[in-house]
Amino acid sequence: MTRLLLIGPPGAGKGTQAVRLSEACGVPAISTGDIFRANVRDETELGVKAKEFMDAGKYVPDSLTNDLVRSRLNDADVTGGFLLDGYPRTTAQVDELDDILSAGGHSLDVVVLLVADSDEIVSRLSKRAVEQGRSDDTEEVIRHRLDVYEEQTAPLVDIYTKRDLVVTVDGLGSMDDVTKRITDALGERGI
Ligand code: B4P
Repeated sequence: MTRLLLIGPPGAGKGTQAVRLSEACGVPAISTGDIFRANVRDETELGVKAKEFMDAGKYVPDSLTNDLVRSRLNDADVTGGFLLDGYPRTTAQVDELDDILSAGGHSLDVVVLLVADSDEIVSRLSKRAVEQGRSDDTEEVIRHRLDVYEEQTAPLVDIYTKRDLVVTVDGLGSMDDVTKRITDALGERGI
């Protein structure tokens, strides 16, 4: 049973590695970014609200994001563990996750911090813009997303470091290399 978080700046490879780790650890991956994009695509009420923030490179408000995650973490398939990709991203989301987990008598096992420098991030996301046409992958929006990450999400690393949960993994190199680094680091923690 593993309860794992993947955090890191936009484009560090969280979504890419979440799919691989979910298989390796045998737990479902929950990506708030993917869930928001699916809602935007389907033009749901949540999607219409989220789109405005995502297109501007801002975070979707905590109230919407927290409700979404609280509901998803009540699903039967996550009772044996989960991998959260891109959540929490703010201190209010950390508090919400603590609340959800403690209500079930659970806690986190590990937080994987995936790091990559901003030049690599801009290069990856600019490439993704061409391949996938994501509206939040223009250079201007990417730079803004990096600022938002530094301001709102980077402080979470301190919070989880104080709880001795963080393993930091270099996100540069091939996707396979990064996966191996993460699985090795998890292995060292007995996960
Ligand atoms: P996310 O979907 O989480 O996306 P991301 O930060 O852009 O990317 P990620 O790190 O997952 O990178 P990926 O693997 O795709 O968030 C999008 C938006 O949703 C946010 O800006 C926000 O508006 C909203 N949102 C989500 N969660 C929220 C929350 N909790 N609160 C509020 N708002 C929230 O990799 C990027 C690219 O690099 C891909 O093209 C990939 O193929 C490539 N790549 C990956 N690994 C590589 C490698 N090793 N080498 C070369 N390329 C690589």
